[in-house]
Amino acid sequence: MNQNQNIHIIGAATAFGQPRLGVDLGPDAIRYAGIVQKLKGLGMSVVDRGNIRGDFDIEAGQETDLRDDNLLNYGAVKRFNTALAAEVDGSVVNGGFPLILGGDHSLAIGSLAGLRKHYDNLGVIWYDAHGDLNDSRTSPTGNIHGMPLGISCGFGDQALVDLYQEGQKVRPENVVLIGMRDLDEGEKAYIKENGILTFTMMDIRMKGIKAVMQEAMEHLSDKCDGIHLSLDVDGLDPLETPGTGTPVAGGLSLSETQLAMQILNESGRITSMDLVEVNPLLDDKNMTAEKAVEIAACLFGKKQL
Ligand code: 5AB
Ligand code: MN
Ligand code: MN
Ligand code: MN
Repeated sequence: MNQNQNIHIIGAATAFGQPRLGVDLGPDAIRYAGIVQKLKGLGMSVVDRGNIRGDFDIEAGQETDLRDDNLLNYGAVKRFNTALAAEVDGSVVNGGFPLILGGDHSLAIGSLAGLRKHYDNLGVIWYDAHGDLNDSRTSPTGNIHGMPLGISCGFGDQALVDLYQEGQKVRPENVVLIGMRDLDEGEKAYIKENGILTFTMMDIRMKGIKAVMQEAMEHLSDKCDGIHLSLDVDGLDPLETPGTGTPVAGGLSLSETQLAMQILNESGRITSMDLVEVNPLLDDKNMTAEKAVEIAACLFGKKQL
Protein backbone atom coordinates (compact mmCIF):
# COMPACT_ATOMS: atom_id res chain seq x y z
CA MET A 1 0.00 0.00 0.00
CA ASN A 2 2.90 2.30 -0.31
CA GLN A 3 2.19 4.85 -2.97
CA ASN A 4 5.04 3.74 -5.23
CA GLN A 5 3.93 0.15 -5.30
CA ASN A 6 2.44 -1.39 -8.40
CA ILE A 7 -0.98 -2.88 -7.83
CA HIS A 8 -1.19 -6.18 -9.69
CA ILE A 9 -4.77 -7.13 -10.43
CA ILE A 10 -5.12 -10.91 -10.61
CA GLY A 11 -8.52 -12.18 -11.71
CA ALA A 12 -9.32 -15.45 -9.97
CA ALA A 13 -12.20 -16.65 -12.12
CA THR A 14 -13.25 -19.65 -10.08
CA ALA A 15 -16.65 -20.98 -9.06
CA PHE A 16 -15.42 -24.42 -7.95
CA GLY A 17 -15.65 -23.72 -4.23
CA GLN A 18 -19.44 -23.44 -4.20
CA PRO A 19 -22.49 -24.41 -6.27
CA ARG A 20 -23.71 -21.11 -7.78
CA LEU A 21 -22.44 -20.32 -11.25
CA GLY A 22 -21.59 -16.73 -12.08
CA VAL A 23 -19.13 -15.99 -9.28
CA ASP A 24 -16.41 -16.88 -11.81
CA LEU A 25 -17.55 -13.71 -13.64
CA GLY A 26 -16.79 -11.61 -10.55
CA PRO A 27 -13.34 -10.39 -11.67
CA ASP A 28 -14.71 -9.06 -14.96
CA ALA A 29 -17.72 -7.51 -13.22
CA ILE A 30 -15.32 -5.62 -10.95
CA ARG A 31 -13.32 -4.52 -13.99
CA TYR A 32 -16.51 -3.27 -15.70
CA ALA A 33 -17.31 -1.35 -12.53
CA GLY A 34 -14.09 0.56 -13.16
CA ILE A 35 -11.50 -0.71 -10.70
CA VAL A 36 -8.46 0.09 -12.84
CA GLN A 37 -9.51 3.67 -13.62
CA LYS A 38 -10.52 4.30 -10.02
CA LEU A 39 -7.20 3.17 -8.55
CA LYS A 40 -5.22 5.01 -11.21
CA GLY A 41 -7.27 8.11 -10.36
CA LEU A 42 -5.89 7.84 -6.82
CA GLY A 43 -2.38 8.04 -8.23
CA MET A 44 -1.64 4.34 -7.95
CA SER A 45 0.09 2.45 -10.68
CA VAL A 46 -1.99 -0.54 -11.75
CA VAL A 47 -1.18 -3.53 -13.93
CA ASP A 48 -3.98 -5.90 -14.87
CA ARG A 49 -2.48 -9.37 -15.14
CA GLY A 50 -5.68 -10.89 -16.54
CA ASN A 51 -7.63 -13.89 -15.33
CA ILE A 52 -6.71 -17.30 -14.11
CA ARG A 53 -9.44 -19.66 -15.21
CA GLY A 54 -10.26 -23.11 -14.03
CA ASP A 55 -10.85 -25.99 -16.38
CA PHE A 56 -14.58 -25.64 -15.83
CA ASP A 57 -16.92 -27.43 -18.20
CA ILE A 58 -20.27 -25.62 -18.35
CA GLU A 59 -22.04 -28.63 -19.89
CA ALA A 60 -20.74 -31.05 -17.33
CA GLY A 61 -21.58 -28.62 -14.54
CA GLN A 62 -19.96 -28.66 -11.15
CA GLU A 63 -20.63 -32.23 -10.09
CA THR A 64 -17.89 -33.98 -12.04
CA ASP A 65 -15.24 -34.09 -9.39
CA LEU A 66 -17.13 -35.11 -6.30
CA ARG A 67 -15.08 -36.89 -3.68
CA ASP A 68 -16.92 -39.09 -1.26
CA ASP A 69 -15.33 -37.33 1.70
CA ASN A 70 -17.30 -34.08 1.36
CA LEU A 71 -14.91 -31.94 -0.71
CA LEU A 72 -16.80 -30.80 -3.81
CA ASN A 73 -14.80 -30.17 -7.01
CA TYR A 74 -11.69 -31.23 -5.14
CA GLY A 75 -9.37 -31.72 -8.12
CA ALA A 76 -10.47 -28.52 -9.84
CA VAL A 77 -9.99 -26.47 -6.66
CA LYS A 78 -6.52 -27.94 -6.22
CA ARG A 79 -5.43 -27.27 -9.80
CA PHE A 80 -6.87 -23.78 -9.86
CA ASN A 81 -5.20 -22.77 -6.61
CA THR A 82 -1.84 -24.15 -7.63
CA ALA A 83 -1.93 -21.87 -10.69
CA LEU A 84 -3.12 -18.92 -8.59
CA ALA A 85 -0.38 -19.43 -5.97
CA ALA A 86 2.27 -19.24 -8.70
CA GLU A 87 0.75 -16.04 -10.05
CA VAL A 88 0.60 -14.39 -6.61
CA ASP A 89 4.15 -15.50 -5.84
CA GLY A 90 5.29 -14.00 -9.18
CA SER A 91 3.52 -10.74 -8.43
CA VAL A 92 5.36 -10.28 -5.12
CA VAL A 93 8.68 -11.26 -6.76
CA ASN A 94 8.07 -8.42 -9.19
CA GLY A 95 7.41 -5.92 -6.42
CA GLY A 96 3.65 -5.88 -6.80
CA PHE A 97 0.78 -5.55 -4.37
CA PRO A 98 -1.35 -8.56 -5.35
CA LEU A 99 -5.03 -7.58 -5.54
CA ILE A 100 -6.85 -10.83 -6.20
CA LEU A 101 -10.39 -10.44 -7.54
CA GLY A 102 -12.80 -13.34 -7.10
CA GLY A 103 -14.29 -15.62 -7.68
CA ASP A 104 -15.34 -17.77 -4.77
CA HIS A 105 -13.39 -17.68 -1.53
CA SER A 106 -11.67 -21.04 -2.08
CA LEU A 107 -9.16 -18.90 -4.01
CA ALA A 108 -7.64 -17.80 -0.70
CA ILE A 109 -6.00 -21.24 -0.51
CA GLY A 110 -3.92 -20.20 -3.52
CA SER A 111 -3.36 -16.58 -2.61
CA LEU A 112 -2.11 -17.43 0.89
CA ALA A 113 0.05 -20.26 -0.47
CA GLY A 114 1.73 -17.87 -2.92
CA LEU A 115 2.23 -15.25 -0.22
CA ARG A 116 3.79 -17.78 2.17
CA LYS A 117 6.93 -17.82 -0.02
CA HIS A 118 7.56 -14.22 1.04
CA TYR A 119 6.36 -13.98 4.63
CA ASP A 120 7.27 -16.07 7.66
CA ASN A 121 4.67 -14.48 9.88
CA LEU A 122 1.86 -13.35 7.63
CA GLY A 123 -1.09 -11.68 9.37
CA VAL A 124 -4.57 -12.21 7.94
CA ILE A 125 -7.65 -10.06 8.39
CA TRP A 126 -10.68 -12.12 7.38
CA TYR A 127 -13.56 -9.69 6.75
CA ASP A 128 -16.55 -11.94 6.18
CA ALA A 129 -19.90 -13.10 7.59
CA HIS A 130 -18.31 -16.55 7.84
CA GLY A 131 -15.17 -18.01 9.39
CA ASP A 132 -14.36 -20.29 6.43
CA LEU A 133 -12.72 -22.60 8.98
CA ASN A 134 -14.46 -25.87 8.14
CA ASP A 135 -12.87 -29.07 7.01
CA SER A 136 -14.53 -32.02 5.28
CA ARG A 137 -15.73 -33.41 8.61
CA THR A 138 -17.23 -30.22 10.04
CA SER A 139 -18.60 -28.73 6.79
CA PRO A 140 -22.39 -28.92 6.47
CA THR A 141 -22.15 -28.45 2.68
CA GLY A 142 -18.88 -29.85 1.27
CA ASN A 143 -18.29 -26.48 -0.38
CA ILE A 144 -14.59 -25.65 -0.22
CA HIS A 145 -15.23 -21.88 -0.08
CA GLY A 146 -16.23 -22.54 3.53
CA MET A 147 -12.78 -24.05 4.27
CA PRO A 148 -9.91 -21.89 2.92
CA LEU A 149 -8.87 -20.25 6.18
CA GLY A 150 -8.85 -23.57 8.02
CA ILE A 151 -6.80 -25.17 5.24
CA SER A 152 -4.33 -22.26 5.27
CA CYS A 153 -3.95 -22.68 9.02
CA GLY A 154 -3.00 -26.31 8.41
CA PHE A 155 -6.36 -27.88 9.24
CA GLY A 156 -7.97 -30.23 6.72
CA ASP A 157 -7.13 -32.23 3.61
CA GLN A 158 -3.36 -32.74 3.58
CA ALA A 159 -2.84 -32.13 -0.15
CA LEU A 160 -4.68 -28.80 0.10
CA VAL A 161 -2.74 -27.89 3.26
CA ASP A 162 0.50 -28.70 1.41
CA LEU A 163 -0.50 -26.90 -1.80
CA TYR A 164 2.39 -25.04 -3.47
CA GLN A 165 4.56 -25.29 -0.37
CA GLU A 166 4.41 -27.87 2.38
CA GLY A 167 2.60 -27.12 5.59
CA GLN A 168 0.64 -24.40 7.27
CA LYS A 169 0.64 -21.01 5.52
CA VAL A 170 -0.71 -18.89 8.37
CA ARG A 171 -0.61 -19.24 12.14
CA PRO A 172 -4.04 -19.05 13.79
CA GLU A 173 -2.66 -16.50 16.27
CA ASN A 174 -1.95 -14.22 13.29
CA VAL A 175 -5.58 -14.28 12.13
CA VAL A 176 -8.32 -11.78 12.98
CA LEU A 177 -11.95 -12.49 12.07
CA ILE A 178 -14.21 -9.47 11.51
CA GLY A 179 -17.96 -9.40 10.78
CA MET A 180 -18.77 -12.94 11.97
CA ARG A 181 -22.45 -13.84 12.21
CA ASP A 182 -22.75 -17.31 10.69
CA LEU A 183 -20.33 -19.82 12.22
CA ASP A 184 -20.80 -23.58 12.15
CA GLU A 185 -20.31 -25.58 15.36
CA GLY A 186 -16.97 -27.01 14.20
CA GLU A 187 -15.74 -23.52 13.37
CA LYS A 188 -16.69 -22.21 16.80
CA ALA A 189 -14.74 -25.04 18.38
CA TYR A 190 -11.71 -24.35 16.17
CA ILE A 191 -11.75 -20.64 17.06
CA LYS A 192 -11.92 -21.48 20.75
CA GLU A 193 -9.21 -24.13 20.67
CA ASN A 194 -6.85 -21.88 18.74
CA GLY A 195 -7.71 -18.63 20.47
CA ILE A 196 -8.39 -16.77 17.20
CA LEU A 197 -9.15 -13.08 17.76
CA THR A 198 -12.76 -12.78 16.64
CA PHE A 199 -15.07 -9.80 16.25
CA THR A 200 -18.67 -10.83 15.71
CA MET A 201 -21.28 -8.38 14.46
CA MET A 202 -22.41 -8.10 18.07
CA ASP A 203 -18.88 -7.04 19.11
CA ILE A 204 -18.84 -4.50 16.27
CA ARG A 205 -22.22 -3.11 17.34
CA MET A 206 -20.93 -2.73 20.90
CA LYS A 207 -17.43 -1.37 20.27
CA GLY A 208 -17.78 0.34 16.90
CA ILE A 209 -15.83 -0.55 13.76
CA LYS A 210 -13.07 1.97 14.45
CA ALA A 211 -12.08 0.42 17.78
CA VAL A 212 -12.35 -3.06 16.28
CA MET A 213 -9.99 -2.22 13.41
CA GLN A 214 -7.53 -0.62 15.80
CA GLU A 215 -7.55 -3.69 18.05
CA ALA A 216 -7.05 -5.91 15.02
CA MET A 217 -4.02 -3.93 13.89
CA GLU A 218 -2.58 -3.81 17.41
CA HIS A 219 -2.85 -7.59 17.52
CA LEU A 220 -0.96 -8.04 14.24
CA SER A 221 1.32 -5.06 13.69
CA ASP A 222 4.32 -5.88 15.85
CA LYS A 223 4.65 -9.56 15.11
CA CYS A 224 3.71 -9.81 11.42
CA ASP A 225 6.00 -9.23 8.45
CA GLY A 226 3.06 -8.69 6.08
CA ILE A 227 -0.71 -8.38 6.50
CA HIS A 228 -3.17 -9.83 4.00
CA LEU A 229 -6.76 -8.60 3.87
CA SER A 230 -9.23 -11.23 2.68
CA LEU A 231 -12.51 -9.42 2.13
CA ASP A 232 -15.62 -11.41 1.29
CA VAL A 233 -18.38 -9.04 0.11
CA ASP A 234 -20.86 -11.02 2.22
CA GLY A 235 -19.20 -9.41 5.24
CA LEU A 236 -21.31 -6.42 4.28
CA ASP A 237 -25.06 -6.45 4.71
CA PRO A 238 -26.93 -7.98 1.75
CA LEU A 239 -28.80 -4.68 1.34
CA GLU A 240 -25.44 -3.24 0.26
CA THR A 241 -23.97 -6.24 -1.57
CA PRO A 242 -26.82 -8.49 -2.75
CA GLY A 243 -24.80 -10.05 -5.58
CA THR A 244 -23.21 -12.84 -3.60
CA GLY A 245 -23.95 -16.52 -3.12
CA THR A 246 -24.22 -16.83 0.65
CA PRO A 247 -25.78 -13.59 1.98
CA VAL A 248 -26.41 -13.26 5.71
CA ALA A 249 -28.56 -10.44 7.16
CA GLY A 250 -27.23 -8.09 9.80
CA GLY A 251 -23.86 -7.24 8.29
CA LEU A 252 -21.55 -4.26 8.04
CA SER A 253 -22.68 -1.17 6.19
CA LEU A 254 -20.75 0.32 3.30
CA SER A 255 -19.81 3.34 5.38
CA GLU A 256 -18.44 1.16 8.20
CA THR A 257 -16.44 -0.72 5.59
CA GLN A 258 -15.15 2.51 4.07
CA LEU A 259 -13.96 3.57 7.52
CA ALA A 260 -12.39 0.17 8.15
CA MET A 261 -10.47 0.43 4.86
CA GLN A 262 -9.37 3.98 5.65
CA ILE A 263 -7.91 2.80 8.97
CA LEU A 264 -6.05 0.00 7.19
CA ASN A 265 -4.76 2.48 4.61
CA GLU A 266 -3.49 4.79 7.31
CA SER A 267 -1.70 1.90 9.00
CA GLY A 268 0.38 1.45 5.85
CA ARG A 269 0.71 -2.25 6.74
CA ILE A 270 -1.52 -4.10 4.27
CA THR A 271 0.56 -5.96 1.69
CA SER A 272 -2.07 -7.87 -0.35
CA MET A 273 -5.81 -8.31 -0.69
CA ASP A 274 -8.48 -10.76 -1.85
CA LEU A 275 -11.77 -9.15 -2.89
CA VAL A 276 -14.12 -12.07 -3.33
CA GLU A 277 -17.54 -13.66 -3.75
CA VAL A 278 -18.93 -11.07 -6.20
CA ASN A 279 -21.52 -12.86 -8.35
CA PRO A 280 -22.93 -10.52 -11.01
CA LEU A 281 -25.60 -13.07 -12.02
CA LEU A 282 -27.23 -12.70 -8.61
CA ASP A 283 -27.05 -8.93 -8.75
CA ASP A 284 -28.98 -5.87 -9.79
CA LYS A 285 -27.09 -3.53 -12.15
CA ASN A 286 -23.65 -4.73 -11.07
CA MET A 287 -24.18 -2.99 -7.74
CA THR A 288 -22.00 -5.38 -5.73
CA ALA A 289 -19.02 -4.96 -8.05
CA GLU A 290 -19.42 -1.19 -7.74
CA LYS A 291 -19.28 -1.49 -3.96
CA ALA A 292 -16.21 -3.70 -4.32
CA VAL A 293 -14.50 -0.96 -6.32
CA GLU A 294 -15.37 1.62 -3.67
CA ILE A 295 -13.97 -0.65 -0.94
CA ALA A 296 -10.69 -1.12 -2.82
CA ALA A 297 -10.47 2.63 -3.45
CA CYS A 298 -10.71 3.32 0.29
CA LEU A 299 -7.99 0.77 1.01
CA PHE A 300 -5.76 2.61 -1.46
CA GLY A 301 -6.33 6.02 0.00
CA LYS A 302 -9.67 7.42 -1.10
CA LYS A 303 -10.93 9.64 1.75
CA GLN A 304 -14.52 10.19 2.75
CA LEU A 305 -15.94 13.70 2.90
B1 5AB B 1 -17.88 -17.93 2.21
C1 5AB B 1 -20.96 -22.53 5.36
N1 5AB B 1 -20.26 -22.25 6.59
O1 5AB B 1 -19.20 -24.12 5.13
C2 5AB B 1 -20.26 -23.69 4.65
O2 5AB B 1 -18.91 -17.24 1.47
C3 5AB B 1 -20.99 -21.31 4.48
O3 5AB B 1 -16.61 -17.91 1.46
C4 5AB B 1 -19.66 -20.96 3.89
O4 5AB B 1 -17.59 -17.17 3.43
C5 5AB B 1 -19.60 -19.63 3.19
O5 5AB B 1 -20.78 -24.13 3.62
C6 5AB B 1 -18.28 -19.44 2.51
C7 5AB B 1 -22.37 -22.91 5.69
MN1 MN C 1 -18.77 -15.38 3.50
MN1 MN D 1 -15.73 -16.23 2.74
MN1 MN E 1 -20.10 -16.39 0.20
